[in-house]
Amino acid sequence: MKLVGTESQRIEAGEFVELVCYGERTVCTFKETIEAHSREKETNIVLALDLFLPDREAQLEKSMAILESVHDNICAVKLNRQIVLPLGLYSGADKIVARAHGLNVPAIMDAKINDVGHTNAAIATCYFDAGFDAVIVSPFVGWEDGLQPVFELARAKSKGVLVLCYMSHKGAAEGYGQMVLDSKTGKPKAQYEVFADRALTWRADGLIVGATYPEKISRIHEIVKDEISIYSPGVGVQGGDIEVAIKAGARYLIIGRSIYSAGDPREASRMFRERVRKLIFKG
Ligand code: FNU
Repeated sequence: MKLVGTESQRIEAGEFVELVCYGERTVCTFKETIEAHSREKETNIVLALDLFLPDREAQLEKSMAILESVHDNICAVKLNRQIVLPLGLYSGADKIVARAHGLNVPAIMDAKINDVGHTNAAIATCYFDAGFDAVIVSPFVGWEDGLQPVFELARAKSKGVLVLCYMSHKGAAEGYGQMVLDSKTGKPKAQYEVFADRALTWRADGLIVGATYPEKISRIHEIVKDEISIYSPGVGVQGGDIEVAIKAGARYLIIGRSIYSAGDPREASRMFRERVRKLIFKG
């Protein structure tokens, strides 16, 4: 398929819906892939599958069951280390990723990669080899010999990189909210604004911004516009509000406990989807 026009024009034209296919990865960035899934299924919910049970077999079984029951209502699933550590990357987490792909759901690894370049690249290689479609990284390590190898690897493998920009917890202000001297201008700037600028230069697929800080979502959205999608965790249990986060500029909502700990996870995910549908897809 010949691709023409800017990315936003192509999305508006609905072009990516036809591109959704793991076999066509060469033409799809992660940003495009998740956008297409989201539009096709009319949901922007990324399930944070963070179940943590003392019995590892039960953890795997229950995680699979929840994924299967909610898959119609989500556009991606996100795993983090609390599932990879007990289950093992190649002996449990990879099964969840394979099942997600079987259900046509992309998988994100919330690795918050945060080391020097060569180990970052090794860590990202492991997650991509296990099937993950995107990894989350921390921008504090910087580009050169930090995140550059991860971005290069991701580009080579048509995978995605999502960058933390302002986390959802209270302590986020201490790092992401601190004032720093912008190395480009020498002028004071908020750290998260610097990270948003850098993410544009790095051509990140997404930025993570807590739904608990809608004013930060608005500011970051002003900086990155629709070039980079904003993913917001922190709705529900952490106190963020879906409607407020979306109106501020969040494109995707990362939701964990309010779905997987609900009495009926399928129904909980369906209700969240109905709310976002009205706001994003039918508005
Ligand atoms: P829930 N998460 C987060 N805040 O909560 N990756 C961040 O700033 C961030 C995250 C993840 O509260 C967290 O690890 F960068 O149960 C968890 O997987 O809905 C999910 O988002 C939120 O879970």
